[in-house]
Amino acid sequence: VSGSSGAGARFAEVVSHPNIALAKYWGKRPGDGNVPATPSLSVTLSGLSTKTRVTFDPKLAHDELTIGGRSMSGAPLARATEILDAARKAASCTQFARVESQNDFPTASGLASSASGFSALALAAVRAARLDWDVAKVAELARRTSASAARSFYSGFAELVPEESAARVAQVAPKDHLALSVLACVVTEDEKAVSSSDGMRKVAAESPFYDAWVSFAARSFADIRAALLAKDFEKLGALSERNALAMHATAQAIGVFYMQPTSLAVLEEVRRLRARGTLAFATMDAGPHVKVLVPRASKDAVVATLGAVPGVLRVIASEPGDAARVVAEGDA
Ligand code: 2P0
Repeated sequence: VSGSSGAGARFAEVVSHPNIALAKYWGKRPGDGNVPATPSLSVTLSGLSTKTRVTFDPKLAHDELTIGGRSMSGAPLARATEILDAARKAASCTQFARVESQNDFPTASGLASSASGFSALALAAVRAARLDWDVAKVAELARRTSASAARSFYSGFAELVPEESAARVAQVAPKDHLALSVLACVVTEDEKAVSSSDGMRKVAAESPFYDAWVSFAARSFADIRAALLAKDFEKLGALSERNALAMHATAQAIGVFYMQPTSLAVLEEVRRLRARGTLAFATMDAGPHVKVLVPRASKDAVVATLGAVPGVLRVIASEPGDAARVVAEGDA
């Protein structure tokens, strides 16, 4: 398939969902290539989405990026340009691009906006550049800029496993494999103070627990994967909660706290639910929100309980969701 060099303006629009890791990617292999130090396993979330339109336009003098209508420069624009450059190079395209992205949830606060954002951008850039790439190749492009984004190219449950100089991403189980709900308890609309990339770099360099985490994470991933394949929700939830707490311990040991008082209150409520016989387990990423895993049958009751915890702004319920997909494309 030929590139778009010299052609008129062309666009592609993509919808993608964030994914939440049950086994966390936390730490990078030394060297280039953005290769995770730990294998990870995630569930893609139906209830949150990013919509991104990329337009290669001969009239532009530089790349432009807006998120939620706000014009972005600096690091976010540089990361977008990294992906656009790779698509341009492969397509022998010389046009700059306009990237318009919208999240229907808070950006950069630990709700995995980078996973949905960079997966949507990579797929839209590839398609707008008229490249005929398979999903693995587009996922690899996204992974090099933001590793968790590679998992959003697969519906349901996905794994990202480091290899020699890259990482392999694949679906582990389809959407309907397990009837679970993920309840995202939103505790702030603010952006987080320490990004995931900076947090994991600092942890790898300074945390006394980093090496222990990397070896634990490999075992934990294997156990979580086996519990998922066995459809053992209770085991899957318990192992996932432990995995998240271990990840946070590496950061807390060096004074990087993603948790806020409301996060702790939600974790406490989840324990209370379990003590009363409701299967509920928590996971947290590099931000203050808490995501609670429950069997789908208890979703409504648990949403009400978590929504009543002081400080919780709202609870967004998701089920295992769809992969990143093109929703529109053509000449602009
Ligand atoms: C994860 N996180 O597995 C882990 C758990 C956050 C905590 O992947 O540096 O934005 O862009 O490759 O993908 C968030 O990190 O990091 C993340 P980069 P990314 O979901």
